[in-house]
This record gives sequence, structure tokens and C-alpha cells, in this order.
Amino acid sequence: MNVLNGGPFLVLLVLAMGCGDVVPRTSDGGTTKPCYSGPATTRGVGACKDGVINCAGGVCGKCVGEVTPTDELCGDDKDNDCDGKVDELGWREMAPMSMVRGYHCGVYHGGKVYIFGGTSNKTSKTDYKSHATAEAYDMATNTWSPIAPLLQARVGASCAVLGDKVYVAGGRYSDNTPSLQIYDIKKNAWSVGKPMNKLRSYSVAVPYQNKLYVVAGVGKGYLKSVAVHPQALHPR
Ligand SMILES: [Ca+2]
Ligand SMILES: [Ca+2]
Repeated sequence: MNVLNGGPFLVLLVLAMGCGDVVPRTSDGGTTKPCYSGPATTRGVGACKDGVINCAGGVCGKCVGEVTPTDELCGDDKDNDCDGKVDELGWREMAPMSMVRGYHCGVYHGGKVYIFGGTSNKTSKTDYKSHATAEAYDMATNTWSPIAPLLQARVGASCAVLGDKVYVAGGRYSDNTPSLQIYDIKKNAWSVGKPMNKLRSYSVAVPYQNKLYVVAGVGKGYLKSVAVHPQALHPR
């Protein structure tokens, strides 16, 4: 039977219920209705969803199956706190390096981050055992791979990239050094560059208009001077 041939009574019943007011029946003759106890603005957003309340004989049970906001969990590709943003809070943990490392330096080039030297432990109250190891992080695959080690270990060197080469300036070995080690990214090989005019560790290296600037640092005491390499290092 449909509304058209059901007579006036059925028409009035349908009009009184209105759209969306249809109450589903359960198998035991009871009814079900959606429920949600979280903030109204989060309802149906992200991971949040309604549960169901079953009612029978005038008695309703608890809301079952609802998902309400929880703390945002980073890295699971879900909007856990149901604010419309996925993984928006905090830092996401990526693949670790091959070893613990501090006072290293690094640069970005061509989709990879290159990390050089550094230290993992102190050899005295004031000095560190320096590493020659270097490794590259592939941003696309979240993986680390070893690359050719420095010619001599360094802690506190500064790095800058010009063209396809990384310039690793100064740093400490047994003492602060003025050295310049050059890593050719394409060849995965090292060469020696012109040393700086002063011992420099813990500096900041800056590439600018094809020249390498090394700013301040520690030599024979703390420095405020700026060194610039005499040649353009990556002529266009
Ligand atoms: Ca969120
Ligand atoms: Ca999340």
C-alpha cells in the first residue's frame, strides 16, 4: 500500500512525522536512534561518529558505538580530535639516523638532507670525540644511507651547499681547525679546499651569490669576524 491509495489517515500520519523523523524498528520491536555525547561541532567530523541507542518497552539503553574526540595522535593520518585537521599537532617522528650524533652540520640538496661529522660522546670535560661519518636522509622514502666519510673527523664544523657541492668549514679535530673539506654530492667524493684565515669551529656557514661566508665561531677564543672564500665556488 502506498500513500496515494492509503486514505486520509495514512497521509496525515506521514505528514506528522516529517522527513527524518522515521524511527527504525529493531528486530524485537524496539526502536533505535542515533546518539552523540561529544561537542556538537565535532559530530561527524574526522574520526568522530554517532553511536546508536536501542529502546524497547519505553526503556532506552546506553549509547553504543559512538566515537568522540580524543587527543590528536600524530602520524596515524586521522583527525582524532575532530577539528577538521589531520595530524595537526606536535612533531612527527621520522626514521632515525644510524647513530646518535650532536654538534654535526647539515645541508639540504635535491630531496636529501646531508649530515656530516659531529660527536656521540665527550673525551674530557671540555672536548668531544669527533666523527668522520656522514649520512644522507631521503625525504621521499624516509630512509638514511651512509655516504663517503669526511677526510678528517670534525665536531662543530659548519656546512653550506653551493651547486652540487657541500663545503664543510672548520670544526674541531684535536683542536679548532681552519680547514675546508668539500663533498661532491654527485661523485660521493671528497676533496680539500683552501683553508680559512683563522681557526673556526661552531660557526655558521652561509652560501651567498656563489660565495661561501663563514660567520664568527670559536677559534682562539670566541670570534666576531666573518670569512669569505676568495673565489666564486659555483659560477653560473
Ligand atoms: Ca585534528
Ligand atoms: Ca592524527
